[in-house]
Amino acid sequence: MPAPLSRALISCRTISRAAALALILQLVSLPTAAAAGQTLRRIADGFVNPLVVTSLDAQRLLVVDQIGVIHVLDGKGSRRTEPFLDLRPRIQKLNQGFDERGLLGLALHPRFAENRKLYAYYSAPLRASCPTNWDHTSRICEFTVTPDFHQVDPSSERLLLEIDQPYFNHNGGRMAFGPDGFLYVGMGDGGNAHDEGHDRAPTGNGQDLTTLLGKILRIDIDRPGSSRPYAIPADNPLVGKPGAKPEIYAWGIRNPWGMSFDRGGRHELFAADVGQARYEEINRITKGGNFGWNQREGRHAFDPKNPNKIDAAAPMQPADRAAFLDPIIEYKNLNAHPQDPEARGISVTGGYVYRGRALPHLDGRYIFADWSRQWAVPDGRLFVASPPNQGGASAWSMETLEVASNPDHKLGAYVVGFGEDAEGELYVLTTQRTGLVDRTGVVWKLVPN
Ligand SMILES: [Ca+2]
Repeated sequence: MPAPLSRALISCRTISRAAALALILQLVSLPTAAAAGQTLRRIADGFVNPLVVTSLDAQRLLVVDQIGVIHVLDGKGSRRTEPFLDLRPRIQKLNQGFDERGLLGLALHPRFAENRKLYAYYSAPLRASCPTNWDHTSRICEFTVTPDFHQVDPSSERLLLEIDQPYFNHNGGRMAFGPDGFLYVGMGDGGNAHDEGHDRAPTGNGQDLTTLLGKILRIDIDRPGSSRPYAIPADNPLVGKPGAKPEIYAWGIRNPWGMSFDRGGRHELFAADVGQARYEEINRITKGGNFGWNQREGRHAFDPKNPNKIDAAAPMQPADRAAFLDPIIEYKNLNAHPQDPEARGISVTGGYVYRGRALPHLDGRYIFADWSRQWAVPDGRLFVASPPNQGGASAWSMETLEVASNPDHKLGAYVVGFGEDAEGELYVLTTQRTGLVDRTGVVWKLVPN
């Protein structure tokens, strides 16, 4: 029950029933921050694990399904039978039980309407040059849409970047073009747990500047480099640093599951980072920023040799403060805090700063989710975070995003992703399965109630 309604009910003891009812109706209809001024409208279904939604043009949406297919939805949400792009023949064989590999990212070129180019991130079989005991190779490739914008020509694939992955999990994969025209890529830490295994440095891939794993990358795909199919932006933070990978834009990242630019405001980059077991976090990504992993989890010290130690009082030390950036949003993970009312879920799903027109009370606020409160039951939750009045590096406040379609906050689904269309309106992407089986995936639009 929303707090204003509770207060209204208490007042029923002193005023007439009719007046109280009128008051309740008035309070309920107020478009307060997280009260249900919005609802979820089902747009399309029949997907396995929909991870990305973006506009193809003014009428049509693209939906990325993790199994390796991009679908087209017409203006009414009908899914065209013929895929926009089917990459399944090029993707590593996926586990049906649970898998973090597949088609994980899509970004349309900022001048897509003119050059018809788009960029996909997918998990391919391990390339020959990689140690045979590693798992697979991530590929970031350019494709070109047919002149009629009907579908992608698979033979147009142009490889930009390959990144070998030691384990199947923590692949990140979300991509976005920045206001600078460069392509930003979220890269997971290589997987396993605690950022350990396969001879990683003691402080993990996240802190190792000689690997692209555990980073946010930034590349210029409009120009070839001297030794690469892309150029390195001249002001990338590690350019010229011996041994460091010049593609790196920010580091200390574990598994960026959701990454987006604010299309308004200061056009900042937001990336969710799935925690190990104690804390989930959202970071505002800044150039050269070190976001802590695997030395920190959220705003707390992390010891990969003692990963489950909960040291809630561990503040950031002054020495850390110079090295590490805190997330702007953090919440406790139910796995490590099972009875704690402040624990909100077990795996963060990043979203978008809302800049659409339909829901003005959400303008400038970050909409995101937790995948589910427990593994075995689909029980995801939606949240909205608000920036501090003073701005700067301070923490954002976080609350449940109520939706009239689910008044008890329970979506009854795993929230696997978010989408944004050309108008800045947002989509919530859900599934009923932990694994890549069945077609229970749904695209919901966040609309006024
Ligand atoms: Ca962090």
